[in-house]
Amino acid sequence: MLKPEIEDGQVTLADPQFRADVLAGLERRPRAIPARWFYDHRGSELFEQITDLPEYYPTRTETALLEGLCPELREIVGEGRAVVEFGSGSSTKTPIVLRCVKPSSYVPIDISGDFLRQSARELSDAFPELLVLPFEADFTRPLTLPHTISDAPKLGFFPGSTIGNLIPLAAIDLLRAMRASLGEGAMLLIGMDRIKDPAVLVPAYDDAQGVTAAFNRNLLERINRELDGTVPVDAFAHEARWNDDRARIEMHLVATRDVAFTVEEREFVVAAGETIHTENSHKYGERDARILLRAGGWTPVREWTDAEGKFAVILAEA
Ligand code: AVJ
Repeated sequence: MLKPEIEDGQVTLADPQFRADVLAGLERRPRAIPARWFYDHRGSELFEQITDLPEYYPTRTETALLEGLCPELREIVGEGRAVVEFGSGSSTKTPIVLRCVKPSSYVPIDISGDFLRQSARELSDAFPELLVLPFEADFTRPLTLPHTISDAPKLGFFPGSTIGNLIPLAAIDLLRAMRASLGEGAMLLIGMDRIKDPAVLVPAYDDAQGVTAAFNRNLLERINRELDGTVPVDAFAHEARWNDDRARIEMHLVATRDVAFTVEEREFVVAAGETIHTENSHKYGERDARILLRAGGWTPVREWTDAEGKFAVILAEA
């Protein structure tokens, strides 16, 4: 049975897809659970804290880039497009782009409806002139945008290097789906984290304060909360490793001793040293990023990077 979870006084039923992904992921070898399940209420809070960590450079680097690129962006894309953001628009990055391109309407797309509606309300208050049309959907599939904006040319916005969570094959599928959803004449503004020294990359995913470790372990707490699990969370250590062959940071939960537990009445035995793979964060070199976009049906037209080349924001056209 799915266990109702009480969160901020609201009772929610665990997502059946979460249950299916966790059970299948724990059964598979190597064990792996998709990273999208990090973001329950607590996980979203912890991620917010990650973005402020001294070691986690992506958020502040991308934010500074977005602030600086406005004059050029406005010149290329013009004003009055409809901005379509993939993923929740709760961040401080969205207002930067909205102030810059002054869109006619703004469509944030997210699978998590509650978060989506809350951030849509906040943006409506901050931009009273703007037509905000939150759209609850899985943006990894082609979708039909609200017809109220179908005439305006679109600017897709996909910040945060979220594309890095997907393996390249899936990233290309997503880019193609976005192109299909956004239609003729669309442009895409996308953030991608660059390949760099693992001495910089690894601490960004294994910070001194242990916030990323708590973020990773919260997945196990969530399993215990929502799927009636008995996972001994303290028996799992956070690990971030650079996989050079695949150009990605991997996060794992490593069993520090032999453990046995149940999830939804199913029994699991994990031996000491075994890991549960919880996230991939792919990094792209200058040329890698461009070829990924082209393979996804987008032609890069302009890109911005910081002085150290840590992070790139790329503008592409359909
Ligand atoms: C939200 C997927 C971009 O990969 O850097 C941060 C998630 N995980 N620290 C990233 C994350 C651990 C983040 N993305």
